[in-house]
Amino acid sequence: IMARFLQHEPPTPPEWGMEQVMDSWKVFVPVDKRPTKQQSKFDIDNIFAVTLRDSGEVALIDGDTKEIITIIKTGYAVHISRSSYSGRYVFTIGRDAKVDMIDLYMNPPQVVAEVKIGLEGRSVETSKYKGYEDKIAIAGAYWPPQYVLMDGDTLKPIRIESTRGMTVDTQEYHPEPRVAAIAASHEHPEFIVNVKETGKILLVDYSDLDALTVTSLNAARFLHDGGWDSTHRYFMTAANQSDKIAVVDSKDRKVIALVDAEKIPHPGRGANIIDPEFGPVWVTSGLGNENINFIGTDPKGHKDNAWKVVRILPAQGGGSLFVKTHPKSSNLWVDNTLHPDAKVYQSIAVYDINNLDKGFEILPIAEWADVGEGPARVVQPEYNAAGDEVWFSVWNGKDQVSAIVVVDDKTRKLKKVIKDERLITPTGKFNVYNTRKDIY
Ligand code: DHE
Repeated sequence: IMARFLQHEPPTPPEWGMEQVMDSWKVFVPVDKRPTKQQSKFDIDNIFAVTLRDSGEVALIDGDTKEIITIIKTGYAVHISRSSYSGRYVFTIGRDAKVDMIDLYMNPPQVVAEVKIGLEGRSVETSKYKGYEDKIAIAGAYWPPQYVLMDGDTLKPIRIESTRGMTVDTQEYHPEPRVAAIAASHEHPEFIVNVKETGKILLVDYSDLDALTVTSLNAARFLHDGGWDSTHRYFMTAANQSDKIAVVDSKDRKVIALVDAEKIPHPGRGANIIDPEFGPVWVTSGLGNENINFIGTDPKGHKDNAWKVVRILPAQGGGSLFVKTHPKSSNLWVDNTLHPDAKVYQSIAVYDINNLDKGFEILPIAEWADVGEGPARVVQPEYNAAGDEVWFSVWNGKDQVSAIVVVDDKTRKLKKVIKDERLITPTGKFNVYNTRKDIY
C-alpha cells in the first residue's frame, strides 16, 4: 500500500485567482475610521515586529521598554514583516499567504485589513519610491506561482500576475516558479521580484497598473533572499543553490554581475560594512560551508573590488542563516542556526569590523536566555533603531520556553532577556525604522 501510495502523482493544488483573492479580502477599519495621529506614546520607529512562528501570531515589542505591546493574530507561521515607508503600517505574510496590515497609530495597534493572495507565500513589500510612499503593496506566492499588487491603504487586490514561464538557462517551461524575495526600488516606481525556479528577476513598474510594464532580467536559478548595498542602488540577491549572488543595478535597471559565493549563500538582507582594506562591501554567510563572503559594492571608489568576493572569513561552521551589522556599529554578527552542533547553533559569532583577521568572539546567547529544555536555536540578529543594541531570538519548540536576548552592541554584554509565556517560537524580528529605511 505504501509503495502504491508513493507512486501516486501528487494532485495539483487548486488555483487562486481574483475571485478567491477578493473573497478573502477584509477591511476591518476603513481608512476614514483610522486615527489621523498616533494614539499611543510608543516610539513607533523602535517597535519590533516579532514572528511567533508556530502560534500564527506576531508580537509587537516596544524597543525602549522591551515590553510586549500586543500580540496579533496573523496568518500561519508568518515569514516576514515589512514596514511601510512612513512606518505607520506593518505588513506580515504567513506561510498560508495571508497578508495582514497592522496600523501602529492605533492603541493598541490592530489589523486594519487582510487578504489571502494564494495558498502559500513568503514575501510582502510596499512602495517606497518618491511620490508613491505607502501607496501600493505587493505580495508573492509560492503557490499558485503569482504575485498580487494591492492598494497600499486597504490591501484591495488590483492585479494578479503569474510567474509561470521559461527558465533562464535551458529555457524550458517551468510550471511553478515560486516568488521569493521582493524589494521596493528607491530609484524607480518598481518592485524587484525574485522568481526562484526560473532564475529571473522582474522589475514590476507600479506607476500604471492598467498598463503594467514588467522588465524580466536574466539572473540565475534558485533566487531566494537579498538586500540593498549601503547606497540603496544595488540589490544583492542570492541564487542559493547556484552559489551565486546576483547584483541588480536598480538605477540602470540591469543585472550587472553574478558573483560566485560558495556555498549556498543565505544573506537574509545581508550586512553592509566598510572593510578596512577593500572599502564598502556587502556580506553574506552560507548554509553549505563556513565561508562568510565579502563582496565589493563601490564601483566608483574601489573599482577593482566591485562585484568580487574580496574577502572570505571563516564562520563557526555552515548552517548560517543571517548576518547583521549597523552603520553605527563596528560589530558583524553571524548566526549558525542550522549547524548540527548545539554548542554552535546556540551561540553567536561576532567580529570586530576594524580587526577582521583577529577572528570572532563567541557569545553563548542560549545559555544567557536560560530557557531549559529544547533545541534553543539562536536566530537572526536585528538592531534597534538607535543601532546600539542587537536582538536575538532563542527559538525553542512550541511547548518549550523561548526568549529574546538583547545584547549591548558596544560592550557585547547581556542587556536583557525578554521572556514571556506568550513568546511562542520567536524567529524573525523586524525593527520598524531599520526595515522602512533598509538599514543593515
Ligand atoms: Fe525564510 C526570509 C523563504 C525557512 C526565517 N525566507 C525569507 C525570504 C524567503 C524565504 C523567500 C525572503 C523574503 C523577502 O525578503 O521578501 N524560508 C523560506 C523558505 O522557502 C524556507 C527555506 C522553507 C519554508 O518552508 O519556509 C524558509 N525561514 C525559514 C525558517 O525555517 C526560518 C529560519 C524560521 C521561520 O520563521 O520560519 C526562516 N526567512 C526567515 C526570516 C527571514 C526570511 C527571519 C527574513 C530575514 C531578514 O532579516 O530579512
